[in-house]
Amino acid sequence: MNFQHGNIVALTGGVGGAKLVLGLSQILKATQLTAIVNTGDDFTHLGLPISPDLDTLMYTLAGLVNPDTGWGCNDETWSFMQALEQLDAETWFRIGDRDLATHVIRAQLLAEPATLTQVTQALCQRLSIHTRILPMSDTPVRTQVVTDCGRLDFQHYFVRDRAEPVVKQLEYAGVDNAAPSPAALTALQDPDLAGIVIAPSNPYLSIDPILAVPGMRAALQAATAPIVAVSPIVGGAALKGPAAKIMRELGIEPSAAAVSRHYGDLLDGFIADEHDRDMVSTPDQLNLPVQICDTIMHTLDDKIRLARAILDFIQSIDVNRTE
Ligand code: FO1
Repeated sequence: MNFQHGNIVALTGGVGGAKLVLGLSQILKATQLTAIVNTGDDFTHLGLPISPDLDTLMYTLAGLVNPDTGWGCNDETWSFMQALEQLDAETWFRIGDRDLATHVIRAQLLAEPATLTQVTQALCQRLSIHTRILPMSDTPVRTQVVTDCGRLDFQHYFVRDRAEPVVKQLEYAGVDNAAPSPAALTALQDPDLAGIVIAPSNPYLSIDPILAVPGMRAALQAATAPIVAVSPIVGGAALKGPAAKIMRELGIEPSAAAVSRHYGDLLDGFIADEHDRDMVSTPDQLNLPVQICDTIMHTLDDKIRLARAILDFIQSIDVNRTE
């Protein structure tokens, strides 16, 4: 099962995006696939540089991910956390012993010094991952959630406070001084680019930070390949995480159509789930091709089936972009 028609870039965040990239990686040759990953969730914790979305994708592609959570490592042990408890240290962010090794090596490599792009490439090499995994930027960008409980760093909002505070606004600290990872720009300028896939990740928490990096949106718009997004909202609910809750808090009725409106002009096509078949017939539909398919990914076969449907859809789209 091969895709002969060029290269694919995926914009992705956490667990849902990683599942789709795994599906794409089963169809495409390693050289055909590049993932540009959200680093707005990154933070320094206990002195360690943590990049949750990069690690979720690395562990997923390396077959190391914890299947129950979708993040962290399988067959994990927790001695580090137990030792932290004994030392009366912060334990709200659960770092397993195997996962800890990644953060320690990342810290060591970053100190050499090296960019996050270089460090990620080195980690991928050591884990025998051949898909190109790129941070959106080598400059730190930190998602800040303005809530009814004040301004919170992303992981404090998401993990410590279980995404319970009411979201009023999202900000991406440091983004004004950030630039896309040069390797990400190269991937988007590739003359053999066949398509750009926005994964079914949280549009506000995972994809918007990528789009907010100065120069990223322009690079996407300048790309000659179609841009398609997969809805993370199915039948008005998020498949995982707080996307629907956040949309409601921001005054948007959660729906696949609302996600496609959120991305607006950036898109050349949109993929919604069977549960949202009415999207193609409703009067407020966006004026763009919509593909309906089963987007729910439990098994590896589900992931490959969705990846195949996306690649077929991309091939059917005729882009006439004016630069
Ligand atoms: N998510 C949690 O809900 N609780 C945790 O304790 C937690 C720890 C953790 C450690 C390493 C890592 O790479 C990810 C981790 N996550 C945890 C997931 C992560 O914080 C979020 O899923 C993403 O940032 C959202 O995409």
